[in-house]
Amino acid sequence: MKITEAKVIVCCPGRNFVTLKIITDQGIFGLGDATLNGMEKSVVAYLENYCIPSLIGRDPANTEDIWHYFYRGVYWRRGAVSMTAVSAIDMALWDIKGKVLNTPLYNLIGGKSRDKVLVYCHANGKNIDDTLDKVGTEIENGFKAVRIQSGIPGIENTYGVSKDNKPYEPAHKGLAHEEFWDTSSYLNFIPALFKKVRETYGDNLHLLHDVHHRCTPIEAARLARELEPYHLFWLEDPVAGELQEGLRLIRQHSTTPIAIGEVFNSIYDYSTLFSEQLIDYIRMPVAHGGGITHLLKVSAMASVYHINTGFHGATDLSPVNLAAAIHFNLAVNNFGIQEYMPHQEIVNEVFKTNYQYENGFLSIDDSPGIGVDIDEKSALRFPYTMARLPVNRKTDGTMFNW
Ligand code: KDG
Ligand code: MG
Repeated sequence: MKITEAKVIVCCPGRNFVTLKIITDQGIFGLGDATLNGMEKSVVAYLENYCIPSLIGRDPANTEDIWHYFYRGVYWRRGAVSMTAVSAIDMALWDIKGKVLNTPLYNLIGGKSRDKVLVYCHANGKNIDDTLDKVGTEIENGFKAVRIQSGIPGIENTYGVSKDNKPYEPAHKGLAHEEFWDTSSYLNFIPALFKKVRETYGDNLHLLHDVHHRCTPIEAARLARELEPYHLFWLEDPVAGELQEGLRLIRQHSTTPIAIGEVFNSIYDYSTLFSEQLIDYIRMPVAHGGGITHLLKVSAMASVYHINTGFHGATDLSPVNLAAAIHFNLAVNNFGIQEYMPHQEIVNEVFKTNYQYENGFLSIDDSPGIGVDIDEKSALRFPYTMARLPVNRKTDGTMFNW
């Protein structure tokens, strides 16, 4: 079997998605998610100008060799743009492999370790009362785990928290918005929020919180320690991960579990964090973390250090990524939890999905490969719209230096 064609489909049903479609001489095709929020066109250019010409004529069965060709064969390796492209290629090839062998992806990577995947949803409120209401709604929707974010008194715009109840979308149309951030207002507020949530909803709900790398290590250590009485499932991205040693400080001061790495893209971003057991969950999604081929290695290494998966699953990753993540999560032994925000209804006009949410869990049917399809004609109805993630400054105007 040979790859004869590959194309990049860009569409914007409510938000931008980039999808790689790899087609073979036997008519079987595979899909990969190549969406990188706010940087979509850079991935498109890398795929079209560099990767696709080198894919034509290759045997799609050779997932390992093709992964290394695009990772190690590239002199200027790694980085979010190129790793998103590598991940999309890898996902599409595993999709083809499953279709050729007529079996779902999870069967190719170990079979089922579980029948369904525990997920967490988002409760984003304008203030404490609004946030508490949103948590209550998600409990009614059956969720067993909720990520809680809230507007902060003294901060005009809180990242990812909509002021007008719109669906989660941190990117804004056009150029990047400039927002202001004040860490001391944030640190004073968050423990009080979690105290209220526990008082209102008790101890059984799993609670998660995302710091979006806005603390220094010592600030994060204070937060993790002050949140200890509320037994978080995890505290996410407490610091920027580039300085892996920074996580030591948090560990020395707190037993709050730590998740990190939605902006990471290779195993080398994790090496110190794993070997010193400085974190508890890995966050790289299939679409940015090197695809199935690389994440199998990352999660295997993580399991040696008692670290579990907890993949990024925001709505700025496409249904192809979510389906691939469900297959992966069904198979690996050290699955922890999967982030799940339902896509807007309009997304289903382009993507035909094969997964179902029920009572706090996601499951997937047994269609071969990843099992998601794209309606290319429908995708044409939703052209790309420029949108960027916001930029943060301190209240005195200094660029935020995390
Ligand atoms: O594109 C950025 C979002 O995906 C990110 O803000 C979401 O932090 C996020 C999360 O944990 O879902
Ligand atoms: Mg996050």
